[in-house]
Amino acid sequence: MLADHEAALSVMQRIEELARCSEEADRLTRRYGSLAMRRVNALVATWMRGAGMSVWQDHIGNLRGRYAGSVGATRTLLLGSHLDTVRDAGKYDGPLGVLLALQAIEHMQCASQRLPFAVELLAFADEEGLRFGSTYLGSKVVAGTFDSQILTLTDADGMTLHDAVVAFGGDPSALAADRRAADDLLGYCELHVEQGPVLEAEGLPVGVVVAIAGQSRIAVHFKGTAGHAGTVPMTLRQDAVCAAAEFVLAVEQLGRQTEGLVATVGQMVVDPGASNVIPGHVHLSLDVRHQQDDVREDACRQLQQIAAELCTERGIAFEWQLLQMSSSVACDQQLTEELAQAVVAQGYPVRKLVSGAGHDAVALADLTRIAMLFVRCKAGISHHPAESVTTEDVGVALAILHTFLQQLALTQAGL
Ligand code: HGY
Ligand code: MN
Ligand code: MN
Repeated sequence: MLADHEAALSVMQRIEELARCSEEADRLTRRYGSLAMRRVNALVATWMRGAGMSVWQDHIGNLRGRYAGSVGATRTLLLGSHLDTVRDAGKYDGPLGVLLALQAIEHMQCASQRLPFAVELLAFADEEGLRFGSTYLGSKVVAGTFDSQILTLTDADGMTLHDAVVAFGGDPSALAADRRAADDLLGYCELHVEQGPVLEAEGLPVGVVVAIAGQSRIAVHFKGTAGHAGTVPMTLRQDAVCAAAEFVLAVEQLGRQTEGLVATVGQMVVDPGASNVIPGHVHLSLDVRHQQDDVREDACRQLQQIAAELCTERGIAFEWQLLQMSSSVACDQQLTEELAQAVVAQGYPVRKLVSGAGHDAVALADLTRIAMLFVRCKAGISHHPAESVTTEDVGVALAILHTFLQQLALTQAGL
């Protein structure tokens, strides 16, 4: 019944509605704590209440809803994903997982069904790290791994994370209290758009995630000397952009020559930034990922060494600040097997995948066992407005989630 076109259409319509909540008029951008985030939280809270859930926003700004279990139920299953986005984002990365889970809960409420466990839906306030450079702010608070030292991080306008938490309605000193107790948890399951081309290439609507690659995010600051573009001879310059350019090409080269490594410079700010001024400073972001943590860590060390050497040669200084590091995480075998059984029950083969993208499940793995289902993505495009999934595949994912919940209910009831 959940495979009904109507239920899938409802998910798609809600995704469109959330996609209209953006900080920028002509593209989808929803940073942590923005007005656009407030709007999506308000919408999703209304839908959660409509699905019979009790709803609250925690201190970091995660929206948390609870659908109670049957009388006497003592355990809780967590479902969720994130509502923030990257800049000029696709509509599905994050909201798809939240709204699929919401639809499955809504269906149970319409059928007056209670499971022998409660279901908590977590709509995380920051997974992408767009505003403060450090990711999983929302899921780390729930997992109890949020490091309050990062409250001093500043955004592009100089506002601290501490002040952003306050502006979003939270109390920074109460973040630790928002940790979810682990003792009653059955696990965390996240549904997410694949963000890669494998499922489409193999003609499959869904895939089961077995592991998530680790990642390092680093802020690099090249400190040269600004000067007059017309008067300072080329041999006497300490041009920060030239140093940064050399570094960017070294990043690309290392990524190309190391099997399985991906390394990206996605942001670069040039200061003072005028056509007739030699660049004095460059701030850039570095994102390095690999399935094996030792390979990623070695790559980061090599790149830091390369930056040091080229800066010495050019007579400029640099700073290297590790903003975020997460190790690769394996999904829980048993919970993943239960998800795989639901895939099979719906008539699909189990395609196992490793995720190169990070997910809230990474942070939740410190709290409880995790499982993830991927939904086919058009042409593998993500972090881009062309990101797309079909209504049919959303229907398949809904049916699988429904089956997964029902199977888990039987297991919990000891049947
Ligand atoms: O960047 C990532 O891997 C994810 O989309 N947050
Ligand atoms: Mn995501
Ligand atoms: Mn993303």
